[in-house]
Amino acid sequence: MSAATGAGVQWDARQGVRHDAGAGARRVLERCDELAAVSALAHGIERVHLSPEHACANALAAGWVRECGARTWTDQAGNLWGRLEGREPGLPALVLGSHLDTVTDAGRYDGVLGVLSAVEVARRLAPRAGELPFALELVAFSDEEGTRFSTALTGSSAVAGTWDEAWWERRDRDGVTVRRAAEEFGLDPSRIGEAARAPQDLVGYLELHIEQGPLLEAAGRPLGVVTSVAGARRFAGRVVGEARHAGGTPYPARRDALVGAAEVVLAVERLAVQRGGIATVGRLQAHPGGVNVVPGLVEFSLDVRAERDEDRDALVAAVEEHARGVCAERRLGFELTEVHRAAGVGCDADLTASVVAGIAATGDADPLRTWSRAGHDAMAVAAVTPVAMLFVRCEGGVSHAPAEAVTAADVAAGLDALEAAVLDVAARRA
Ligand code: HGY
Ligand code: MN
Ligand code: MN
Repeated sequence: MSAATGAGVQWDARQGVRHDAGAGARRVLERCDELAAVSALAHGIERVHLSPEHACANALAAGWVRECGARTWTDQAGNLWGRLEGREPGLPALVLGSHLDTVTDAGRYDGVLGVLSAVEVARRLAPRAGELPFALELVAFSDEEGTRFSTALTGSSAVAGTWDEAWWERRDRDGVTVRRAAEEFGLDPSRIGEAARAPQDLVGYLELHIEQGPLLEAAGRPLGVVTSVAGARRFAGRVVGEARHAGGTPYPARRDALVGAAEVVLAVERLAVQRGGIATVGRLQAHPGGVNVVPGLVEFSLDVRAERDEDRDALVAAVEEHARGVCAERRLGFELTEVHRAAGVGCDADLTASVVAGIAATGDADPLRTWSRAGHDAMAVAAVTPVAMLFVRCEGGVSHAPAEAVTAADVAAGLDALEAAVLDVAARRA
C-alpha cells in the first residue's frame, strides 16, 4: 500500500521504496537495507566511529567496491577507499563518496545513499574507466556525525590534512579515547598524517546526499544542487545550581538548575527563529536525577548553524548573553564549552556546473538550488580540493530518524545525474 504525499510522489509505506526503477537503484536500496542491519542497536540503526559496526560496514562496502574492479584500502583515519585508474596510471582522482557512520536511531540513507550511489556509478563507468582523464576514486568517510566522541568530520578532515591532534584525547561515554579506539581498530595514530591527500592528486569531490529537508518534495523535484553547506558550531553547556530536598526546600531558597535550563532552551528556539538561524538543544541531562531532588546540575548540548558563519556566530553570542542573564537572576552558574566548529563552505562553480549538467541529463534543465542546512563531509574536503553536492529528495525532509525514506525512482535519477556529472567533468578535462 502506498500513499500519495505532496507533489504527487507515491511513497511505499515500507521505508518509502517503490520498485519501479532500474536494477541499479534497486541494488543501491537493497544494500542500504543490508547496511541498516549493521547496527549496535537491537532495534534501530547506530554505527559509530571505530566501532565493530564501522569495521563491518567498511568490509561490506569494500566488497562492493571491489566488484567494480577497483582496488580498495583503509586509511589511517578509518576511511574506506576504492580506486579505478584512468586512461593512464597515477592520474589525479575525481572522488565520489559520503559517510557510513550514523547518529543514534538513524535513518538508513543519510550518508549511506551517497556512498552506495558512488559505488553504483563506478560500477557503470568501470568498463570505460580506461578512457577517463582522471582516476575515479570512491570514499566512505567515518565520523562525519561525531556521535561517539562529540567530534565531527574527523575522517574527512584527516583526508584534507586538517586533523586536530586534540581529537586523540576525546573520550566516548565509556571513557575510551579516540587514540585507544583507533589502536583497537587496527590504526596507528602516529601515521594519521598519511591519510592526508595532496591537492595535486585530486581533481575534486562530488557528494550525493539526501536533502534532509523538505524543499525538493515541496517543489516536486527529485534532485537539487547544493550552493553551499552551513558550518555548525556545537557546545557542551552546564547550568549549575544546588541539589536540595524537593519537599522541604522553599522556592526562594532554591537554585533549580533544570528550571533555569528550561528557560535557556526556550530562549534558544526563540532567538534562532527571530534571527533566521538554526539552533537546537538535542541532549539534556538533569543531575542527580532524583524525582524528589531539586536538580543541582543540568548538562546539555547546543548545535547552532546559519547560512552565513557571521549570522551563526551572532546567534551564538545572543544565546550565551541571554543564558548568562537568566542564570544570574536565578543565582545559577552557566558554562558553555565549544566542542566542534566547522566553517561554512561554498561549492565550486565548475564542479557545480557539472552537477547541473548531470541533473539536466535527467530532464531537469533548471534544477532547484539550495544551501544545505545539514553539514556534510564536503565541508572538510573543500580544504584540499573543489567540492560539489547533489541532493536527492527524501520524504517530508525527514532525516536522523528511522522514518527516513526515498523512492527507487529518485535514487535512479540520482544515479543517472551523478554518472552524467562525472562524464561532464571528464568532458571538461578531456
Ligand atoms: O549535523 C549535521 O548536519 C550532519 O547530519 N552531520
Ligand atoms: Mn547526518
Ligand atoms: Mn550525512
